[in-house]
Amino acid sequence: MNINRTYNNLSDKVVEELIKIVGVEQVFSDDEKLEAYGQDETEDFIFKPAVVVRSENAEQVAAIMKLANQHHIPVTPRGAGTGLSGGALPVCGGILLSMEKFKNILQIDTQNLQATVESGVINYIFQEEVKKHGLFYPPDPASWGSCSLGGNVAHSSGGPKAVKYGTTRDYVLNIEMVTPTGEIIWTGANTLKYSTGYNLTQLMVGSEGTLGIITKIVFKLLPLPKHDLLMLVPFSSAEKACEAVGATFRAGITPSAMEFMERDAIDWSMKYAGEVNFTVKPEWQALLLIEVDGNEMDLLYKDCETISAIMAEHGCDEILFADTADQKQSLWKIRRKVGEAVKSNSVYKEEDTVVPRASLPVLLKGVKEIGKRYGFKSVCYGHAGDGNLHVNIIKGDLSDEVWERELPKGITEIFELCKSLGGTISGEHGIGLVQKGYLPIVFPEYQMELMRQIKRVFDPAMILNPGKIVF
Ligand code: 2HG
Ligand code: ZN
Repeated sequence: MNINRTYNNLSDKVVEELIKIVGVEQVFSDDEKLEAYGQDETEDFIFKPAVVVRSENAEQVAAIMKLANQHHIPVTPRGAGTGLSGGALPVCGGILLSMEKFKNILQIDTQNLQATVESGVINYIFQEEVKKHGLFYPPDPASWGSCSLGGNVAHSSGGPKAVKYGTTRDYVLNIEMVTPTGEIIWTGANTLKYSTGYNLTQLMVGSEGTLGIITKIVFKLLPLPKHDLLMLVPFSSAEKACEAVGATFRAGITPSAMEFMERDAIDWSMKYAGEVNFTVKPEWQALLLIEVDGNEMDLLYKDCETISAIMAEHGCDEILFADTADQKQSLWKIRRKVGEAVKSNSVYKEEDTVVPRASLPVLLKGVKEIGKRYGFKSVCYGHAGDGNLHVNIIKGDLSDEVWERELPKGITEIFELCKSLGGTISGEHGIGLVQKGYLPIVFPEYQMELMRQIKRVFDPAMILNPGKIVF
């Protein structure tokens, strides 16, 4: 179906209208700003918008969407620009609508263990604020220091704690959003249970700014666990490390984090993060970072003993036990910086593969075999406990020709392998711009068309975040 994606250019009249809505100091068209807001953390893409607008309330966003519909101008919403699939890139130009001024934590409801925030609040700031009340918001993407909660909801972001506590999707109770046609609605209710018509809240989660613009979110919170322990488990076989993951859960233990890093990822990240507080032995090929948390320290030590025995059965080397805050922080810094470290080493393409946990060894083996056949190297790390492997394909000295022509075939094979293992093509980073072309690997045309119809119902003029997911 041919989608009309020709849009009108931004006229001076529209710019004047935008200034009336948000004020002249919140409208930018200088090259530096257009360039800065025309990129996120996805490869080295830059798509300059015609104008950058910073809004600060739902009423302003609604007025902007009404104006954009009237003049047929595309609008791309942007949280903090930390996305990894191009979801905030203004690929059709138009208005880049920044939500960075939506930065208020509106309420922390300690009676109901809920919180209401504006969508531009930074994840880590929110986590630290709720901790002051003895409460816990578990979703902790690697970029938690800079990513916005609205962007987390738009992608149903994960992070290390998802293996025990679930992803963003599991904590969203209600959303205030502005529809692409400029209506302001609340999608659900501030309740732990909901069965009142179609669940528009859960439809908005993961919609990557294509079905509406998130302005407020009501999150569920948990009591903050009192203690946690962290183990670094080295392996001379990456596959054995992956096999040990499934065995841990089958033994009845659910760690609060179970992360995997291949050797190159470890080396590159330690160098990049400047954390070299343990010796990486030459024979190590991978490591698992395993955390347990809870309120009874003796139970945590018991869990660590059980996990250690399972790791030993899978041939691990001596386990490094981190029980001081500094040791934990240093190990987590190496894990959290690995994405930046790998990307600073080479041109790359990142695939956010996800399979049933026990298939992780088969996935890793398959990725390496496909890489050999197509001549590309990959550096893998990720949330082993969720079966979520971040495969960073490294360009290295591959020619541009091979990189552009051959690589998509290799990526297709990786995604087909995921599907054959019961998995899919993104666990947490989303589809956005860069994974769009691969969606038919996992969805038949009928299902693709269903998703296009849903998009059209919300956005009949097709002006919100064009070029993403199914358009
Ligand atoms: C992580 O788990 C992030 O580290 C990926 O989801 C970060 O690859 C990255 O840039
Ligand atoms: Zn991740």
